[in-house]
Amino acid sequence: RIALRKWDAAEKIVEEIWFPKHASDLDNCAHVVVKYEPTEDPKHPGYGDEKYIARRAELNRIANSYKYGNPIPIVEYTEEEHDTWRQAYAMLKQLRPTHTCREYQVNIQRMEDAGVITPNEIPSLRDLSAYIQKRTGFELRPCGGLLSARDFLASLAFRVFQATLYVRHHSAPQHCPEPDVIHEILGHCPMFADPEMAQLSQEIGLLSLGASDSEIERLSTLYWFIIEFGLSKEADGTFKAIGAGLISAYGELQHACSDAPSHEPFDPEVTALRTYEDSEYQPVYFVAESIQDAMERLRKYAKSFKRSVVTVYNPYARTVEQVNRW
Ligand code: NLE
Ligand code: FE2
Repeated sequence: RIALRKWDAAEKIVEEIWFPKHASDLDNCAHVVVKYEPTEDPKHPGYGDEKYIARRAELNRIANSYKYGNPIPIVEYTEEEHDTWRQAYAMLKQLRPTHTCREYQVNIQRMEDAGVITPNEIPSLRDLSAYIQKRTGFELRPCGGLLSARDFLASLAFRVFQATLYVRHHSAPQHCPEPDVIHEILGHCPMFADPEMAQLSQEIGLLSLGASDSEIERLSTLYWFIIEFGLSKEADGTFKAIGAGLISAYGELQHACSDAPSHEPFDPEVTALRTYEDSEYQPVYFVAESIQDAMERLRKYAKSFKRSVVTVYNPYARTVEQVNRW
């Protein structure tokens, strides 16, 4: 695809940036960042495991050949992969009542009642996508690894969540340094079935369309600290995870809700400028009063963005339209 817009020193647009205008344009928004993969990162639990690396490559090939409108591929997972799921699922289930937010608990319970999340085998992304679509209009599409922030955020604007297919290494069922299908299913899927979380995610996505590189950086930092690693305050004053990266990682979930790390209120002005950890626990966690409160703060913050247009989603045509702001 051809990129994009240029900015002059005063951050005025001299040339427009390309961004997807229809959900089918997401076929051009699947650029993978490879630096955390087991081929690149010696700290990855699968580093040097040739069989694991080949299996991932196979699943990523399937994901990368996906095009808009295709049915989500049904993956035949191996017994070892199902076993990794079983272990992660069982341990995380123990923490569910004490460490996860109300929205998560309600939605995962419903998904279990509906049989789309099961303890013994890796659920089907096709079934999960159909389920979530009925609740919030969000759908899944497979992707071949960690995507560039610009591509990943753009898909959220269309209520599309790009999900990996491969499974974390079997030696580390409770933590993965990058997204994997267990993180997508146990962390994200129940949260995308929540209407407020779906709205918050889409609004971050809409803000990212045609944004400058520095705005993308700030939006992906906000995404990271709220959608992946956010906490919310429950009525009794305790902190519970809303972030998918916490909910799918046993150790970090306990750590984040404990007194060990520092906790700060979620304030986009401040949060957007922090740096985050990709493969270690976060140095700080941000606490929102609620998902609704996080959304109101994001909207206020977004007003400060230097943009001549606002992007509006048309759900009937699945298009994004621009409306002049000034
Ligand atoms: N560390 C998370 C997990 O183990 O599930 C994945 C984080 C992806 C951003
Ligand atoms: Fe994630």
